[in-house]
Amino acid sequence: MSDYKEMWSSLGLDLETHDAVLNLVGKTYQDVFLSQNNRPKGMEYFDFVVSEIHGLRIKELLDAKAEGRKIVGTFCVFVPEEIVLAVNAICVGLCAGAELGFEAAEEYIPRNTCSLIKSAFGFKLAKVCPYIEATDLIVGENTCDGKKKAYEAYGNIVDNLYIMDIPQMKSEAGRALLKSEYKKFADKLEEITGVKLTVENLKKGIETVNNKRKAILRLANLRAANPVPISGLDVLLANQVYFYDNPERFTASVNAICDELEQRIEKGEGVFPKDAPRILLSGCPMAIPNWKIPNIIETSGAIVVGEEMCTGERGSQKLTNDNANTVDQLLDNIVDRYFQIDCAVFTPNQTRYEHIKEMAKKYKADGVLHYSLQFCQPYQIEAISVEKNLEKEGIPVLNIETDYSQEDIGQLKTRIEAFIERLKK
Ligand code: BJ8
Repeated sequence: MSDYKEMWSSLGLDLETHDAVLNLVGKTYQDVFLSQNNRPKGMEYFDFVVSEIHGLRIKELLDAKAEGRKIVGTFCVFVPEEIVLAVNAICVGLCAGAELGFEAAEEYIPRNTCSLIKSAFGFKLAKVCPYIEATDLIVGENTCDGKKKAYEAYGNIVDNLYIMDIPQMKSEAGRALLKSEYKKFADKLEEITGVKLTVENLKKGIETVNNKRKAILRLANLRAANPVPISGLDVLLANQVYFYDNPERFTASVNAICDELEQRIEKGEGVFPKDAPRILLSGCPMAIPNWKIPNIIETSGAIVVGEEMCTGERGSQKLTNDNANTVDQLLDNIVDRYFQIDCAVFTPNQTRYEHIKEMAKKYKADGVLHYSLQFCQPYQIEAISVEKNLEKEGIPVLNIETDYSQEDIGQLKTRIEAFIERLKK
């Protein structure tokens, strides 16, 4: 990697702690990803992206800023990237998947807050995230109670926080709220970028994001094959990088992997034996470097064939219709697309159960592993009905509750291995 120390210093990072984080991610990546057999050649692109995750991509963002473009940081798939791209800004995901700076975070939020929220505070307070430091605007969304209240405190540690309200019900009033929030967000973006939304730039933004979604869904669909041509870990990684990378380059790289996988499928080649149990993951999002559960599954003889998560098909499943003649109609189309996201913060949330069942069938999953972060009430509560509903239909479910620590790996491995044994019967 080139020497980015000056760049990181200019962003105010704590170089010593930051070095330790990069070393840890590099070591974990080596152990988890590079030790896999028979990876598609196209994954070399993602190896490179991860090796440069705080280097080249940050340099690209800073170069874009120098040209006058704005960087918008997000924590949720409800933030419409189409609008961000339309005003020539860049969208980057800020969620982190590692336990860092939690002690400092607990001065602002209670100990019993989920790891995803805590890491947003931890990474800022420990000064180790160049993405946070590169942003011109950070969007906090009122989704779960944890995030909603935590953003009040987050406003004390960052000076560019923008709050977007999100409905809790899929009602007419809920849809109207989302439309008015997207309009307000568009106004804010126009104000900070000086670029007005037009039919042309909004259609272009929609096209770019749709292409990215089509590519990642194409990759997902190829996993219905038996044997599966790519590991769940590698696909999760692509889903995670989805939130950071240059969208056009990402789309081209994922499509190149798909071309390779189609050839593998034709030849009947896979990464796991044909009789390996197939597991669908469902639940909370997994941000980099949260690879704990899929790594346990795939080192225990089973394979992950799908992710019903925001770092997966919950986030990417629907396309935005670009068939409209005015900015307002296009905004309506964007609202229609996002309003279908079945996050557990919605009540009721019936379509999520249906989506899990549909995915289990499509990817021929032998069982579903439901993953909730500790202290995440929306997903923990839904986990109970997911389990009851699916078991009733003969789909075995394992409910796992965990956090970002590594201390429970032994215990999780025992439970996951027992589940895999059950799937073999
Ligand atoms: S659309 S899943 S990205 S809100 S894990 S912070 S829910 S207590 S992340 Fe999410 Fe948007 Fe929904 Fe997706 Fe709260 Fe749970 Fe923590 Fe969570």
